[in-house]
Amino acid sequence: MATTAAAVARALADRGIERAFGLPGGEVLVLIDELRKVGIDFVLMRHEANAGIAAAVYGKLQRQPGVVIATLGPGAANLLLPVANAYLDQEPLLAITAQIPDDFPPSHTHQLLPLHDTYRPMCKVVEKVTCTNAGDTIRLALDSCMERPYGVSYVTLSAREAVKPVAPGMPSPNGHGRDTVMQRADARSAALALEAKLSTAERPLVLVGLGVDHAVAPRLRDWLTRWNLPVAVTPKVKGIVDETAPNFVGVISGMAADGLMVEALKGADLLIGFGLDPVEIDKTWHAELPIEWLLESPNAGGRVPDGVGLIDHAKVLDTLTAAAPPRSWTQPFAQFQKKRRDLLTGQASGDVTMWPGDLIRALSEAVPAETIVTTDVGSHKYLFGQFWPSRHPETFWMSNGLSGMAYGLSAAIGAKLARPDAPVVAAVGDGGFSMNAQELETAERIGAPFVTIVLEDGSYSLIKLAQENRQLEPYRMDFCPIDNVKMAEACGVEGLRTSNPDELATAVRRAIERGTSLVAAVPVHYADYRKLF
Ligand SMILES: Cc1ncc(C[n+]2csc(CCOP(=O)(O)OP(=O)(O)O)c2C)c(N)n1
Repeated sequence: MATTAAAVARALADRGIERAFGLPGGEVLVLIDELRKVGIDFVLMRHEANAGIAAAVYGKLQRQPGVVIATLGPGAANLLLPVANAYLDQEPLLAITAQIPDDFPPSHTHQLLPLHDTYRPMCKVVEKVTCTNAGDTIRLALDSCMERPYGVSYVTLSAREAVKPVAPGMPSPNGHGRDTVMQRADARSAALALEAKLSTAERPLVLVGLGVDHAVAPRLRDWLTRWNLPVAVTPKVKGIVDETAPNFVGVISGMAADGLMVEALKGADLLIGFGLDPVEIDKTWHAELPIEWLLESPNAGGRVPDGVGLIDHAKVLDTLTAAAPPRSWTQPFAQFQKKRRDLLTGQASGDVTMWPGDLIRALSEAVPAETIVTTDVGSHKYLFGQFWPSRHPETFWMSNGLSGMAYGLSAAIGAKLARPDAPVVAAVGDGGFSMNAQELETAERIGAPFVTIVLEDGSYSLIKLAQENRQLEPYRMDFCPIDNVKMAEACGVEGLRTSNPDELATAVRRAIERGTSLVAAVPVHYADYRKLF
């Protein structure tokens, strides 16, 4: 008779899961062994947080939940960051951990944490897997992750339960706190109402956000191009429109040039929030400016603005595109677009540092358009978020709802496994790199080569700049350099340090052509970021 662990593995395999990421403990060994037996590869990583992030990116690119496995207690606690990230950044993630068996004596508190209570507010499904519910629970958990907005399911399986034979089923568990199913508003009337509003707008701006599924990208591009509408995007959907196209205004929600972007928003006479989710916005303009919301699914936390009905984006776009534009617009944001472009031109402050604008230019010319770029969190995220010229959907990944450091390198591993043929570049700060550089070894071991650009400024520069902005004493924001080239080499990866854009471009091109990993450490001056904000 199959065991509970075997039933879990079978349910995962039957749903097409081919990989699970994680870091084991003795309590999940049986489960991992059952995964092996059904052909699910266990991607062994060096921290549960990294494993969870890699899993979620991998899953989203595979159009299925990423699966992460950790032990009980400390392993489960380390999953807090990726669970929080997947919850706010809408990435589908199934987290499975062990837990102390229910029939242990009540006095046994070693490694016992209130895991269900901790994770429940951020999860769609939280369940205990038992010998009577294993298959149903896993299927429900997987399905719930893929309901929009994508998110997290969390299940526990104790080591004792894992080896029990499966028993006749109990009624299927229900999801906890799952999204209320909402009535879809009539897409055609929504399109007609929008068309009427646009017919009187002189400076309309379409704001595309996280709530737009990448599958509608061709329709969205078609509509925007035919009607020649100005468009801005949030970082999480960079690439959903071609950012080198003439109607592209910029990236909104807290990246570099944000003051300029907020000015542009205020200058618009019609803002269309197409899947716009305020979870990405660090200011409050989303509540202060009038926005025409076109949402297909609830925003983070199940929120929907008052009086707004959910509509099918594809249907709205089909109706709009079939009609003639109600008027013509000739680049009403041209002055903002020019100022934004001009910001990238500048000179590095130090002799041996690279001007951040030169870094973007050199790198974007060196890699093919389909390259997947991930960033970490810090000043460099603002730089790449605003200025990296994304051209294709799903080619840009950052943590923005949570904005958690140590995302970029782990996300690159997940992306490379999901898209082995696409070049992958991770742009990270030297602070963030020191949080999980050891995963370079993981990437080498599992055959997931990618390029890492480490922007070295010897500080937590984003926070250092904030300290300066508040006129606080300079205090504890700098660190001594770690030799990131040696760090790369210690993990079996080629490393180089350069402040020369041409040298950087040549090295990156070569690594991509060879299909090998590279760590390029690029010295930058922290104060140069200020000129871009
Ligand atoms: C896990 C986590 N801890 C702390 C922060 C706060 N924080 C945001 S940016 C930043 C500095 C990042 O420094 P670095 O990685 O060197 O990037 P830089 O800002 O220098 O580009 C910090 C500490 C965070 N966002 N996430």
